[in-house]
Amino acid sequence: MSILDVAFVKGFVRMCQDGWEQGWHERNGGNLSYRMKPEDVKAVKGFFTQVGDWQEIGTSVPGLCGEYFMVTGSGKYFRNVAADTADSTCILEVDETGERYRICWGLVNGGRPTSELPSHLMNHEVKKAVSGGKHRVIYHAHPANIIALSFVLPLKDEVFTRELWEMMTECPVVFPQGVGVVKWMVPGGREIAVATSELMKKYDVAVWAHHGMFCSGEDFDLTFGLMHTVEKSAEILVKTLSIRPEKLQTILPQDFRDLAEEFHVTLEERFLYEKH
Ligand code: 2HA
Ligand code: ZN
Repeated sequence: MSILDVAFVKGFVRMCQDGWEQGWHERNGGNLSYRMKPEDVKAVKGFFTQVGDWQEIGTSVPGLCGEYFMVTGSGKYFRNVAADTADSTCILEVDETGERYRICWGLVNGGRPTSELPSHLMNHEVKKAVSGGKHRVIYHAHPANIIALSFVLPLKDEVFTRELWEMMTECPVVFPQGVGVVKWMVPGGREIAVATSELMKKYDVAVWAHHGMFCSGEDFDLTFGLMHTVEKSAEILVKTLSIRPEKLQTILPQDFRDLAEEFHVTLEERFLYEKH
């Protein structure tokens, strides 16, 4: 049996391929991480034959002490994950202080985990806590339509949420908490990680202005589906604005309230403001 036959590894690889096929991962764009279950660790531990040295994460994630993650590699291409998984991804372990990690498997030709490791791990730490341990997947991609919107919509959670909800009836059911927006910041560091993880306390989606999106979810299907839904809604908005900037008709605040009741979701009133 190969490590590539293990279910979570297959799910990880398939998600990378799906993201590539959507066009969200030009060159080395985007990154994916999965917080492994105890049974996942057990299933692959036999493959940890060359464990690396401890390295600094660049931030502190005490809530993730001793956890294992599968992550994409820095500078690696999503396009290549299925073809050469051991070259472009790795499994890493977080130490008992939450400040360091070591590579247990993968990146066989050298390299480091994703340049966005601080954001991934800080998001995992927040999501593990607020979801009672359910959320395991953090996904960063560069979908064109949500990036386009970050040039023409005010960078406000309320505006992005409302505009995306209006574009497709299922949106408020798929992301009832809405989406958060991070203003343009230098990627890769602790500052953008702190800003994103702050938003992840209340949202499962964070838009990075002029850059892309972060999504969090319980498993690969839900997290990919969330990215897909938000980006499709953004695409419809881009099309709508391109055809005719003013809508002739749309879903109204009271329609959202009716939908919320029928579908048993809570939609915060701050998103249902009156427009003129
Ligand atoms: O290149 O997407 O944000 C990887 C990235 C950095
Ligand atoms: Zn990016």
